[in-house]
Amino acid sequence: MSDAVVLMAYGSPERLADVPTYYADIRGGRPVAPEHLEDLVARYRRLGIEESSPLNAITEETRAALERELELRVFTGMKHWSPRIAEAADAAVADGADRVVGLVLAPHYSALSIKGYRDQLEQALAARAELDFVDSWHLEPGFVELLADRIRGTDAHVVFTAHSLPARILDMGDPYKDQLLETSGAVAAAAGVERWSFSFQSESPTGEPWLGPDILDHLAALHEDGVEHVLVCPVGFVSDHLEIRWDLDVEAQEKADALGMRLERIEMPNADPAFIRTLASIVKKALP
Ligand code: FEC
Repeated sequence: MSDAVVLMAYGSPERLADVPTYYADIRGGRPVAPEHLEDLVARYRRLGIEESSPLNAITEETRAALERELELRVFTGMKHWSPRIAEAADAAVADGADRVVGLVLAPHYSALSIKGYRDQLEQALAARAELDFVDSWHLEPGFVELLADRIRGTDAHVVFTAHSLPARILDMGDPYKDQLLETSGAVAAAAGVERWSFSFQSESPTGEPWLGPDILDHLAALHEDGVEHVLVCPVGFVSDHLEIRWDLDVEAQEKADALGMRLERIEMPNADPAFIRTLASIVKKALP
């Protein structure tokens, strides 16, 4: 069989003018409140998106490195931007692939996140190629070890974080939260770190309750408990993007400053060669 990989990521607008279209895509046809759009544009402006779009550039770097590592064609598909997942599927089929590994650059499964990538890819392939989709890879040894290396030896209290989701996923029996805690526990154990906790981040104003605690409240609670130094280790994201550079590097940092706490965060895996080898190992395991 001829194999290819469709490597999927969330996607990011390339320039400020793209933000309304991008936000509309995320909302999937549901209305966008003008004040929420304004707020999002302001966040991207403060990030300097006019100069560069970190997520899209890092995803391309990751794609190219994974292709070299695997000696297989790798096509990028973005959930909310271009190249779309459907374009990646078409490109893989046009290139002659009859078996495709679908891998998302997000380690934890939820029906409200990874399933969306899966549905888009399945629909686009329309049985033109066999699909081996990786639902989650949250305990992949190379991933756990890479994060453990970044927190090992710290004297700070480690806060693991991931994107929040609407709290109704708990009633749906969704594995998301359990998987996040499993990754966090495994990373802490591998690093020999005993003082750690977990909090969510990046909640959206959608009008329903989201999973907590949010990192901003969590920092305040840690401060109350006498914690003075925090090392943030995002486990639910793998690259530098808005949720890292804004929600953590600006918002959480400002909160820590206001509380008089010291806050640092680990370097994201991005296209680190060790992370590329980990992605390659996940792909190899997915192939029969
Ligand atoms: O750097 C960038 O330009 C994009 C950064 C980005 C990543 C990301 C990852 C995840 N999201 C997840 C869930 C949701 C749900 C909603 C939602 C909304 C947004 C908005 C922006 C945004 N997300 Fe995101 N997400 C990123 C960016 N996300 C911008 C819209 C404005 C805002 O609320 O801030 C709510 C949708 C709705 O309105 O109904 C739910 C999850 C992940 C991690 C998994 C993954 O990467 O796919 C889960 C990166």
